[in-house]
Amino acid sequence: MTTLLFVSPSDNSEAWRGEIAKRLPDLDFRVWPDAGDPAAIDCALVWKPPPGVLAGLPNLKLILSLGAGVERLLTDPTLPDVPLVRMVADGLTEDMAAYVVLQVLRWQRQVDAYTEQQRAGVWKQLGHKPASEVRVGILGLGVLGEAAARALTPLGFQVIGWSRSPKEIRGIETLHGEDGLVALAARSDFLVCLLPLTDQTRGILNAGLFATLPKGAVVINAARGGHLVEADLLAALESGHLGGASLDVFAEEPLPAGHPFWTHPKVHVTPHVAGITHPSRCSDHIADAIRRAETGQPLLHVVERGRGY
Ligand code: NDP
Ligand code: OXD
Repeated sequence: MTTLLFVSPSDNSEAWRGEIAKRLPDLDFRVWPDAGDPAAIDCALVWKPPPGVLAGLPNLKLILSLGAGVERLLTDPTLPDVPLVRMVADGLTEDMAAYVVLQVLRWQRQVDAYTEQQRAGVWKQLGHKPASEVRVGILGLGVLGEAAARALTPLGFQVIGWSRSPKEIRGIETLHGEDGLVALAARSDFLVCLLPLTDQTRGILNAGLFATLPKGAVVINAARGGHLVEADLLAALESGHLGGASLDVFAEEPLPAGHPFWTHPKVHVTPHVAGITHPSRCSDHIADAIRRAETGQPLLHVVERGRGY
């Protein structure tokens, strides 16, 4: 029987306890800081655990991340060297694909402009480019990037994706490597970031990349704030080279009061909600990982620490 320690300053432990108990009734579910005997804990389910907490569990065998992105965990030098499984769940993937579709459509169909017109009682058709003429470049073709690409394609958008290694996805043009990035940017009316945050991807949304985008392009960042050089985005919006940005993630979260993004007319801010890990939709994944660990089956979605995702 597994003894699990739940460590998250922001998630609802009781909701997770209830959903996981439906799937694993024998699990001993403890909530940090009430861990009891640390030596009894063999599995930790975590989001932003304070550094050092997991190192205090001498018999830990498995770390399950409540998030898909694990960069914060990997910066803890005391993180125990046991398998780290990241969140991959249909509920999260569907949420993210819907967020990307929503953001592409809101700019393409001029939702903000029509909202303003409505407030002013103005009846005026503004027109829009048909989806078949709109190119969406997606950085990251993993679980979430591929799902976003697959959600946009049936709506008629031209989708190009970029990954580290070469990929083949039916109906979607794929590129990789440095040259692939420049080629993708040059043809992206929308640039969507769904990359993990690593040493290679930090600051990738910068002035150099923006300069290669077509004039009027829109940047959508739903990955991590560390991907974006905020000053470069503001300058590119100011110059009129970029047409707008939808940002769900920020270098500092919550986005500080007074930050220029809050009031920028070309920036749409959401509070890190593009993909939510609902306990009811994501507990199958957690239960599956625990069962696999208990029965010695291979774990799925294990983070490769060397590459950072
Ligand atoms: P995956 O690990 O499944 O996919 C990552 C993709 O990025 C892969 O295609 C990978 O390439 C590519 N990649 C990684 N490094 C590079 C690089 N140096 N150059 C080019 N491509 C690269 O991750 P997910 O799709 O599950 O998640 C992506 C990120 O989304 C998470 O790390 C997290 O930060 C963010 N996220 C945000 C949420 C939100 O609410 N805003 C919710 C959930 C996640 P390859 O296929 O070759 O390995
Ligand atoms: C995640 C997130 O990584 O919520 O899952 O950002």
